[in-house]
Amino acid sequence: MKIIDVHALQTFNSRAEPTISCFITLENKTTVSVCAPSGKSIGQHEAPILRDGGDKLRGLGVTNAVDFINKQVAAELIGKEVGCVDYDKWLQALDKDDTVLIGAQGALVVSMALYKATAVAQDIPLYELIAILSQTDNVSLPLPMFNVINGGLHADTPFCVQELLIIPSGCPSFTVAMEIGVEFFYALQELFKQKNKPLVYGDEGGLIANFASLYEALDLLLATINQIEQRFGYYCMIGLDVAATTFYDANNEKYNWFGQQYSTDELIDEYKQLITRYPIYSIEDGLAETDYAGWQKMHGLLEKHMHIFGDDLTVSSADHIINAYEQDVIDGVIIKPNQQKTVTQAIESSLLCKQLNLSTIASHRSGETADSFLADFAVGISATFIKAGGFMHSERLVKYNRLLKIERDLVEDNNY
Ligand code: 2PG
Ligand code: MG
Repeated sequence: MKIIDVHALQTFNSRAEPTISCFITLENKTTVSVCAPSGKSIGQHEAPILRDGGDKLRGLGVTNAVDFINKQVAAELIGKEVGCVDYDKWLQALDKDDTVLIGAQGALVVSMALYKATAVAQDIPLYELIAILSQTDNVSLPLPMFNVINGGLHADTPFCVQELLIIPSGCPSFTVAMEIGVEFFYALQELFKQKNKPLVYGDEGGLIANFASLYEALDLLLATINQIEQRFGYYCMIGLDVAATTFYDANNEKYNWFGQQYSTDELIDEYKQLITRYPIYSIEDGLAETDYAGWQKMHGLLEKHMHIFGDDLTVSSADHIINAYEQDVIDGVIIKPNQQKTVTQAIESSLLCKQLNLSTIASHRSGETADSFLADFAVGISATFIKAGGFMHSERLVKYNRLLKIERDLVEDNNY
């Protein structure tokens, strides 16, 4: 089926930052639309976004990338058969080190639209197309990591850990895990009220508060975990995205950990303490992306007790994932399609993780949109986990709600 129209528009994400929406129309007159997310804690090796600069919209405008799509990309694609992998290779090669024509956000949004349009042309769900390209024979739904407390760059508080997540365990389905997550959220809100903490939410829809320490926040989670286990019979584990690069001072090699200067060894010791008190399943970006020697130490000391995930460290890039694997510093990686340029690259990185026996967390960004693409992506690559935020904002729930629908469709088709 041929592409008859391609156009892009500057729109706005959940933080009111300019982003790009892209629309592709096929000859059967179906139009697909997609919208790209963007992050705040950004790894130094992520592909760069092309921003307009200047005073307007804090320099964050993306009209140059939008123009490039409307002129050059449209000219390349209109009249051609719809497809995804080959066009992605073309999109990936557009920007050179010295000339950025479209930027990561522009390339990704076209790539997402091409995937969606290809699925429409083949009359299959998007996750099925991604599963075929990921060589996934039997798709499975990811285990959810729900964001319940926001800190770091995602909250306007001194609480430096970016994300406290809960992972319902032993649930027979995604649907049950979702219900447990929601019950957990209701119970945590009640506990906040009892402690006279106002219900205020961060960028990713988790609660924020002026906690006296990390321990205070984790104690609240532990109390909620116990309550949920008693009431519903399911236990929840805890995940942390420390996003440690955001509070690392590379000059004196210290971490600004809750107002104190910690060395790498002291921070690793802190993690050792935490696992004696709380059911911590995983730590993501526990150290700064440049503190490679620290990562080796951390993995050596903690790998028997928890899972160590790379995000800023690995930036969904095959080269960085291989490097981290060879240095033996990770058990798994975050896969964010927008850390590189195309959906095809994200699929290739997740395939690599399967070959290396690394777990994957398909992840949203803190500046999100109402697009549910990530849910289909997570199922298609059969990610081990999905991290799509908390329960307060629709741009997060749209991903979880899409997973509920995919699960129901799979069960009805007897494929699950
Ligand atoms: C992360 C992400 C998503 P951001 O660090 O994992 O939670 O944050 O999108 O701000 O980089
Ligand atoms: Mg992260």
